Amino acid sequence: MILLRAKDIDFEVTYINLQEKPDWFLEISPHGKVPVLSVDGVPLFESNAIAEYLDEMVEPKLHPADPIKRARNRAWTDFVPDFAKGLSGIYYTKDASAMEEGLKVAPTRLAKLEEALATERGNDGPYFNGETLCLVDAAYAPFLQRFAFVEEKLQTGVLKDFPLVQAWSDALLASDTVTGSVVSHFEDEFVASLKRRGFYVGTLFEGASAAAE
Ligand SMILES: N[C@@H](CCC(=O)N[C@@H](CS)C(=O)NCC(=O)O)C(=O)O
Repeated sequence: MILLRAKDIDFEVTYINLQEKPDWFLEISPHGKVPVLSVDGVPLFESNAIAEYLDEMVEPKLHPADPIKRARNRAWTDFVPDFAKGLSGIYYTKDASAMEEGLKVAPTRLAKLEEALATERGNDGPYFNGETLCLVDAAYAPFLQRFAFVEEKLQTGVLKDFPLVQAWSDALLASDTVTGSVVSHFEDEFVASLKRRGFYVGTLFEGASAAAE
């Protein structure tokens, strides 16, 4: 969605309940996962594949022109699942002691990204490749956005040792392209799912709407 917005592409979005995936969705999503992009009736799946397709098809190109840089950008988007697991290992936890365990793992993932931002970029940001949002930014932003939201409650301070990641996250979350890519009631939905799944952090959001459940 971030890339669709960054490229100003007209699109229609259909949200589904991942707890009760409709049959039509299971027919077009081989792994039963979102996102799926339907292009003239042909479903594309996997975020990176979708992002690269959009980048090839619609100007402006956001992936670097230089093949080496492009491959290295792609390598950093391939790190997203590990990174996301590291961050969510803090808040997808049922109690404070599990969260402590998560807090031991997350810095190892954050350190790799901090190093990438320090050495790989060769620019002062604010985004991964400099002044223009790119595919690496789009891939990390949703996970940084969710973490920033729970961190307001958890106050773990885990990003303090990673100032470049913090600054990158701040820049991404200051971008309307990123923040506007989720539904307006995203926070309620997210809190409802944390509560429904019995995660400790969910208990810190007292007044959150139960209607989204
Ligand atoms: N590798 C996939 C992962 C997608 C993914 O994990 N999607 C999650 C939501 S963020 C999902 O659909 N989960 C539902 C499920 O696994 O049942 C991609 O990058 O598109």
